Amino acid sequence: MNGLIRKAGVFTLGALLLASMAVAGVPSSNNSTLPTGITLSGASTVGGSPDGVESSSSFAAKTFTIRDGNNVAVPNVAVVIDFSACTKFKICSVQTQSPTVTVNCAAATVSAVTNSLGQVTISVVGRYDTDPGVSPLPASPCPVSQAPCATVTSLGQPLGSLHLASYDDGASGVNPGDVSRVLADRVCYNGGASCAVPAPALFRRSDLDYNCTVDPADISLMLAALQDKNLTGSSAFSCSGPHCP
Ligand SMILES: [Ca+2]
Ligand SMILES: [Ca+2]
Repeated sequence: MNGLIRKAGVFTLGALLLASMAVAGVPSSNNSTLPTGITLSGASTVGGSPDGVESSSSFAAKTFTIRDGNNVAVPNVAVVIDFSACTKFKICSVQTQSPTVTVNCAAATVSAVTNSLGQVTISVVGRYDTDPGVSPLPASPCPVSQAPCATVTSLGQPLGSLHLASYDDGASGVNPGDVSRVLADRVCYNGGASCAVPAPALFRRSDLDYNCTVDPADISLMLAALQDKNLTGSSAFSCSGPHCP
């Protein structure tokens, strides 16, 4: 009897060991940590370290921590953000963090590799789409299926999705025009008479804190980003190269 119990214990231990080996190094959506969203910024420099708006976790810099099924950090793996479903936004073909952060315009992806702690901080340069036809999403109820339009994978494993907003409208980096835009989007969220769409109209480009409203908190964030830009000179350009088509 004791022998049977011992064999069962060894078998269980072996099965657990095999299960642990199977998930080792494979990014897990349960254990990895993603930001709620990411906000596109203007560009500062090319081939250098981002500063100001781009480097601040209060604004554009977002940290991803990749862990496997054993809750162990996964170093040296690419974290890929796929913007292909974010049809109202455009990313820059050259990122400030290049070549650390790489862009695939055809796939509409941005990627960077985790460090020894399984972490990577990414800020993405781009703008919302100013082409004709830009329209807001209905805001009530919060379009969870649409708002987090960017998806994240690592080693092909889906890890989650991100809300997307933009500090820059594609003109002159972060500038007063962007503040005007957030203010106008706030008016439309409240149902301003000049708005062509019924309220509450969620222009997610201006939902800078990703809570599916455009409210004073978003205006404060936009003003703070502009102040930071004015102090540091960061995000002074919309792109260092062309936007991805
Ligand atoms: Ca701008
Ligand atoms: Ca908001």
